[in-house]
Amino acid sequence: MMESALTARDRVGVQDFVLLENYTSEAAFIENLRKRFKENLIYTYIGSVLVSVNPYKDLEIYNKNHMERYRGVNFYEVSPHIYAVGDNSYRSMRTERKDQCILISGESGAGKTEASKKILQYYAVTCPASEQVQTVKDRLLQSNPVLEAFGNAKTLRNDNSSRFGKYMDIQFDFKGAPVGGHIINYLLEKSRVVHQNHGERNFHIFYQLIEGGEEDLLRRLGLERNPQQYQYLVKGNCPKVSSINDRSDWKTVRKALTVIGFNEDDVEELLNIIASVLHLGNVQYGEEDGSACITSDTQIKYLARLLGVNGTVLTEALTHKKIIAKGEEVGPLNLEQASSARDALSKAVYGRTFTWLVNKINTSLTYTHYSVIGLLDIYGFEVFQHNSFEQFCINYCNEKLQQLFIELTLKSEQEEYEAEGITWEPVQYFNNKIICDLVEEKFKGIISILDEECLRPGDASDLTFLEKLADTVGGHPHFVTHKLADAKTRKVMGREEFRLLHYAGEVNYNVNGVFLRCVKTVCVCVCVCVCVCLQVMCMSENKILNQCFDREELSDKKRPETVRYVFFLMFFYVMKQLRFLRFTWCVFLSSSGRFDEVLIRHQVKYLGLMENLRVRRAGFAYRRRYEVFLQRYKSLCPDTWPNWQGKLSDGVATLVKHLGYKPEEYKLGRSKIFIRFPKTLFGTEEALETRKHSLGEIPIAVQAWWR
Ligand code: AOV
Ligand code: MG
Repeated sequence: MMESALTARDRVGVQDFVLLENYTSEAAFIENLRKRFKENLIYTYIGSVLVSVNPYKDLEIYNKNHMERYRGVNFYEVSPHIYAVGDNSYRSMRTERKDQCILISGESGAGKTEASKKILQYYAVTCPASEQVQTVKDRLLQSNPVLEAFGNAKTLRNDNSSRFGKYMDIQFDFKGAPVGGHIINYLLEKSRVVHQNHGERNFHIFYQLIEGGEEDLLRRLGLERNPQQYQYLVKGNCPKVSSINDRSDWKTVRKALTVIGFNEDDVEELLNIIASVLHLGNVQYGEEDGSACITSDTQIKYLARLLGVNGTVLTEALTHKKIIAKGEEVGPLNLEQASSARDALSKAVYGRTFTWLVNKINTSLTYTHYSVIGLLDIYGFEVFQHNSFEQFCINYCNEKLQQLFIELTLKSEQEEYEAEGITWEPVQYFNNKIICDLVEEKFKGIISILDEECLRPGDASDLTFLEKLADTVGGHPHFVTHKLADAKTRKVMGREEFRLLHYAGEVNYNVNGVFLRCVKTVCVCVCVCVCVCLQVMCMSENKILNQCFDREELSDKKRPETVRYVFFLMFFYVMKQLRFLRFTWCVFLSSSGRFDEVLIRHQVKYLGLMENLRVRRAGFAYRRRYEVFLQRYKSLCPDTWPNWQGKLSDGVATLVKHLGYKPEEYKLGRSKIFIRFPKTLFGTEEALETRKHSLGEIPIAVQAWWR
């Protein structure tokens, strides 16, 4: 028996939250998500925003048939899908000739990276191609396994967690074929190279190489087929993960490197570096008269050969420092200093190699392009038992992204109604700018204070940094230290922690080691004791390292890389670029594979989804400038056809009256018509299509025009 439309809606909910009757009710919102999730309908819209709940199981909705189904169709006439978002951006780019951007947000493990890969696959399959384009498509697709091998790792939240932010431009030619790409990576979590929390792993590539590398390759690299042999791989006590097959992933990555255009030499040099990091981790120190010395030269021998450096010079570098304050003197390091110098070197080598890898991929994708679609996939908001500087950076990035979401969708929506002189109920929403300011404000923000402490000679340390924070931002409503906390909060806070009240929740950050990390790795050039290791890397015969380490940076002339500077360079650059594009938002909700209501409700709240819906429903779903609206539909009314001579607003008023719009369905603003419901516009579109068909004309793509 056929199911009536009404009972179907009862069962599967509505596909656009805008169509919810009780749109202000959070319970109704959650219920709609639950109904859909139960039916494996993981995607739902809020207007043009796509919301998705991670199913954690393979659904049969990503095959070629599905791709074809979404190709060129009207956004709201097929069920919501990530392909619809991809298609819609593509069509807008083609018809409006405007660069597009798809922004993907959601906490760690929500499905952001999977979604960005699906969009890429969609373009690879559905866009026009020639033989030459095919090569680019292949390279674009194959860049993913490579970047994930080097930039993703198992965390407690996600077995394949992105540990770097990625902004990828897909470049199209004037025929709409994908002809190139460009990737910007930012803030790789380098500390993972030398340390992992319990239950977590280092970057995938290390295990892939050890598990999958051919016998003679491992022999040449001096590696054993056992991850437990390597200090940098044992900290998390988690060498194997059931959802990951390192051996077959190795094959995939090896093949991908070839497709992208890495030759045998490139691969050899790259693997030499990866193996060297593991050997570096195994360099053990002993102590002689308070100075550090290397107890066995096995690793040094491998390192010297793999990196093409002089072993004696390297040994010296790993145990000594240069004292700038007293001129160019060299002095011994103590045990602690030596191991942190070694770790700093490992992080620097790995981090720079990662950037080199991204640049190399970019070179293989470069092409003169016509228009672009950008995809932003960053690491999601995360909270662990112990949160350090890395979580601070990651969560701050998410804070910025949320601010952009608020700023661009909610605020601009309200501002437009005001500008058009259309009255509506203002919607109260939480603006997280206050937290972004707390972090980034010049002179007064957390990053500035950290910078200042890093640059200050003398007794600066983690604890003086914490004190300075308390003195400067102690009164801020989103900042708490142990000293300032009330009795209840104090119980769940350590003395070495400060707490930020993020939009997504409260997080305690431990400052232990923050300062050291920043001084040693970020501000390496301005530190009193310069790590001589970098100098050795400049001498390396390894071609990759040679490009990664630049003698210039060791000279005093080069601008110091402060924390603030690094943040600006990486993240703000992306943000600045984004402002010029047309956006589509995709918001991902994590789940454990079942519909955990508490978990989902929390995310709906902090991602501001109810507020977003309220704003969309408080006003009107669609709007167009009078001249554009009139131009498109004037043929549907004898009074406006072929031309309307009077005021544009009068022309539109005449037209919609003729079309039978009811007063509650639309409003006329200063320069635009506002249409409340999608169905009103659909009706008009259908009328236009019928007319054009009857005249033998082919209607132009509708969707791109009115969205
Ligand atoms: P993330 O990118 O949002 O987390 P991922 O995209 O890596 O999350 O997704 C995490 C896991 O969820 C994947 O490895 C899949 O097992 C599963 N998954 C995600 N999307 C789907 C889908 N559409 N269908 C089926 N399973 C899915 V992070 O990078 O940690 O912020 O930092
Ligand atoms: Mg990810």
